[in-house]
Parts: sequence; C-alpha cells; structure tokens
Amino acid sequence: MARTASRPAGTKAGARKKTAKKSGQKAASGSSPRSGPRPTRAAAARTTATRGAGKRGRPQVGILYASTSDEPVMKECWGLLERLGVPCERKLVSAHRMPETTAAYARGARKRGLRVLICGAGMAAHLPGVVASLTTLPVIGVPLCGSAMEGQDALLSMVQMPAGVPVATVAVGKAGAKNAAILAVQMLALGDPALTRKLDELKRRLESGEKV
Ligand code: C2R
Repeated sequence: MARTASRPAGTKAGARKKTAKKSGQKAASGSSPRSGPRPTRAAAARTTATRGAGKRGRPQVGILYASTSDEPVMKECWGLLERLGVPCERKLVSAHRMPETTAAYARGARKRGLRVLICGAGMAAHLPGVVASLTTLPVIGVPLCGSAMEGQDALLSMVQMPAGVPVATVAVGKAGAKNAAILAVQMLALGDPALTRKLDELKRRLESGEKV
C-alpha cells in the first residue's frame, strides 16, 4: 500500500516523521498523560478515544490500565497502535477499586465493536483476569513494575490464569506494552490484508535495525 511505504509502519522513525509533519498542532485533550495535572479517578474513568481514532473508524482495540501511575508505560501501547493506524480507545479502570465499571466495560466491549482488549496492571494484577472472565474477546495482559517486586508479582498474577480463562501475557513493562500492541494488530490482521502489509513493513524495518 502506497501509504504504508511512505510512512514507516510503527517504527520510531515513522513516528518522528509524523510528529515533524504535525509540529505546531496542539495535542488532543487527554491524549498526553504528562501534559497537565494527574486526573482524578472519577474523571479518568471516562473512555478516551486515541488520537485519530474517529477519523480512522471505530476503535477496535480497548486498552485498559489500572492506575494513573501505569500511564507512562501504557502510552507506549496506544502510541504504537496510533502509528500503525489502528483505532483504539483507552480507559483507566481498576478491577479492585472500580469493580462495577470494570464489569460493565468488559461485558459491553464486544457489542461496542471492540475486537481485542489489552490490560496493563502492576502489583496484584487482577484486571486482565477479571476482564477475561467477563468477555469472549481475546485479552492481552501487560504486567507492570511499580512495587518492591519489580513486576514479578504482576507477571505471575497474569500468566498463571486457571484453565478456561486465558490472558495472553507479554513481557513486563515497556517492551510488553509495545508487544501487546503488535500482538493485537496480528490478531486483527488475520482477516485484514492491509494490516498484514503494515506488519510485513514493520518486520522489514526491524530487520534493518530500527526499533519500535
Ligand atoms: P496506585 O499507584 O494507583 O496506588 O496503584 C496498578 O496497576 C498499579 O500498578 C498501584 C498499582 O496497583 C495496580 N492495580 C491493579 C489493579 N488496580 C490497581 N493491579 C487491578 O484491578 O488489577
């Protein structure tokens, strides 16, 4: 696809090109976690479509994260999805602290057109498991650091799900946040040749030494 060739899919070089093009534009409200004061939990419980999601279509990926302290890592996930041109939405929601909101989101996700869910959480990371128990959509878990146990607690909480309720668990931290985005796109690409071409392009760029 011509568009893919002119904008390196998903790589940092691609993101820099895009940023340079857009310089001078103001970031959409809520799209930059560090641009203002930390949101209260109630305010942040709103679902935010990521930049460009509206133009590109309805969100296909829902990214959940359990605390504002998880945002700096999880933004790597939605940043990569944006660079790959996949519409997604993000939501701050904790299964521990906001169980009703979590359940409502998980139960309604498929009906709203979402096709893959990504959940980032640290410590006793129950968010992805709870979400996976309430939906038949595939759930990818991103274990996060942020405790004395450096993410091993979250990793084990996610990866050791009982039979019947899978959570596809990726690496701890930023690498996992990026891999969750790529894995989600790989799932979506099973029925989408244009997305497959973007993934092929990403592979070529990795091969040439670029990093995502
Ligand atoms: P705070 O910084 O908000 O106290 O959160 C978050 O992901 C975060 O890493 C501390 C850590 O608690 C995690 N947390 C969960 C859940 N809710 C909060 N794992 C959950 O529902 O799984």
